[in-house]
Amino acid sequence: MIADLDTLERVALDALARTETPAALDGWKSANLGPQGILKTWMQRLKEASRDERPALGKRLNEVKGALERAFEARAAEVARSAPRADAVDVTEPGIPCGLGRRHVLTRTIDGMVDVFGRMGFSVADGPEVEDEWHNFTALNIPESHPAREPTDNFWMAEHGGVRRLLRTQTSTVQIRTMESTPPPLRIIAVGRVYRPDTHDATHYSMFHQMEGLAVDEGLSMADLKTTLLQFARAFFGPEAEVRLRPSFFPFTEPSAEIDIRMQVRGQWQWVELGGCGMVDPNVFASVGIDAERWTGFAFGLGVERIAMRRYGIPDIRWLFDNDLRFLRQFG
Ligand code: FA5
Repeated sequence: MIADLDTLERVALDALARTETPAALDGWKSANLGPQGILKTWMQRLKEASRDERPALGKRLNEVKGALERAFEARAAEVARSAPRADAVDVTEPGIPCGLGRRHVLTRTIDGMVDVFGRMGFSVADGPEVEDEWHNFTALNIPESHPAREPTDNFWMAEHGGVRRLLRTQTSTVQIRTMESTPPPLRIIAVGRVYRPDTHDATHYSMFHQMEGLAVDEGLSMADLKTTLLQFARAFFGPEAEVRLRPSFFPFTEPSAEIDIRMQVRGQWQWVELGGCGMVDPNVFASVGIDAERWTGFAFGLGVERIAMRRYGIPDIRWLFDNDLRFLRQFG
């Protein structure tokens, strides 16, 4: 019987060493030390043992019980230490799906436009969105008294160090910055945000994007301007697109024109106005120190939102800035 108790102790201690969880520990405890457990059964057997056997057996039974109880306490402490905390990461939980991003429809439009003009030899130039009066007005042949400088037409900023600045109202500022720093011949486009206090409606927003184009070389004419715009229109809107230049006025070009492009809008051919253009005014060349007797230039400014709206059939400019993913996801 003593040998049986030795076996019981070894088997119980082995099983205890394999317990990993509080539930397994509970199960072990009730099987071995509990009121219905195996040691209780041995207590019964002790009563049935002979007088001679009983003292040794009782002593050994107490030793085994003490050993199992101590071992249980030690194992319970180990399991508690290694058990995951309630706030720990559950690695079996499915992960949070991570959506694939995509380019905004305006970015796609800009990338497509840059691509077309890039193939025609235009490189990309840049300028600041906070501008001074020289680059936004004066150098562009817009005099002090011109209504375009009115507070109601501009986002003027507080005067700083005697310099008045504003959020640029057009990317034509980059024409001036480029000609100030780069001698001709040159051929650049510039894309970016411009700001005007226009009331928001289906075709107007107070912040929008323009793409400016400028070419300065010897012997350029309106024919070069129109050809460049026609190549763009056909590459961007399809081989049947056409360009019409409607006489207009801009202080920095002479002659000046509105750019209309004929394209299919929901199955219907329509002339759509997309920007302004013209031959660089000699006064502009004078303000940046370029000899107008030798050099000629053409420039154009296209409204990027208007182009995106035509290209993708978007009827309201405000949808471009609402950040509603249900709308934006359509333009993967
Ligand atoms: C200009 O801004 C001239 N700088 C264009 C230019 C460049 C002329 C070079 C000659 C030489 P305009 O104000 O018309 O022109 O604006 C150009 C285009 O910007 C418009 O045809 C239109 O497509 C777009 N646009 C103007 N105002 C808004 C607005 N509030 N919201 C969205 N797009 C606008």
